[in-house]
Amino acid sequence: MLRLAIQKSGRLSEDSLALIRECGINFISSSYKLKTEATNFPLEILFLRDDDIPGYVQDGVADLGIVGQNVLVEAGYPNLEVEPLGFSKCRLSLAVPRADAYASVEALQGKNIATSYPNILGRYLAENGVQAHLHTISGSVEIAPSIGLAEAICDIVSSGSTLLGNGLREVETVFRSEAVLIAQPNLSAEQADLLAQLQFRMQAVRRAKR
Ligand code: PRT
Ligand code: ZN
Repeated sequence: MLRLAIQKSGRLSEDSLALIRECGINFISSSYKLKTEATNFPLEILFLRDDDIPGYVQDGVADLGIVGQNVLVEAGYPNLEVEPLGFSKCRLSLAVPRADAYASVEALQGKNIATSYPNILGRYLAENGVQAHLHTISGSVEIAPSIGLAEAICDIVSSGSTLLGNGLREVETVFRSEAVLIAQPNLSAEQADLLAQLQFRMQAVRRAKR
């Protein structure tokens, strides 16, 4: 038996459920249940907040998970990734107020930057020799400059319309992300075999879509 953790409700949920179904795995899901069992594959599905998925898989509470690389790497468990899934593509970018001068990342030296990704951003700034003050906030990062909390932000971007709507300009791509399948490090031989079957099916689903 394998336990797979997916996001309960959010941007990853629909595509995660669709992928499992496209792998030929049947299950009944209802919006108020936090757990369901597949009827034709030894798989149990847990519905969690995406932020909790890397830790649960690292600890073996769940054997597998589907999560964005942004959340996985920020949590500090990049090694759990076993399969890229090709959906929920986005990027983590630095942005500044549209009217502000910006030549290069050195412009952020000594500045205040609001983000929900202090680990990924901190590493990026260190690699670029920039020292800045990071303010970690968990949501609505885009309003930080307009309320005087920070001179720049670092947040997830997909279409760019949220930045635009908040008078911000994307200036650097810090990290590129997509949804990935992750697995706990200590699977039994039987579980590893089931995972291989699952990956084989996921790869076939992706190939069929190309
Ligand atoms: O409740 P829970 O904690 O489970 O969910 P959540 O609110 O933390 O995450 P959710 O559902 O918003 O996103 C889940 C994952 O989807 C993220 O971790 C990313 O890997 C991926 N993803 C893809 C995105 C986006 N695209 C995205 N556009 N996550 C967030 N956004 C947000 C972004 O934060 C910004 O506010 O959308 C806004 C920007 O979008 P554009 O299109 O205006 O640029
Ligand atoms: Zn979350």
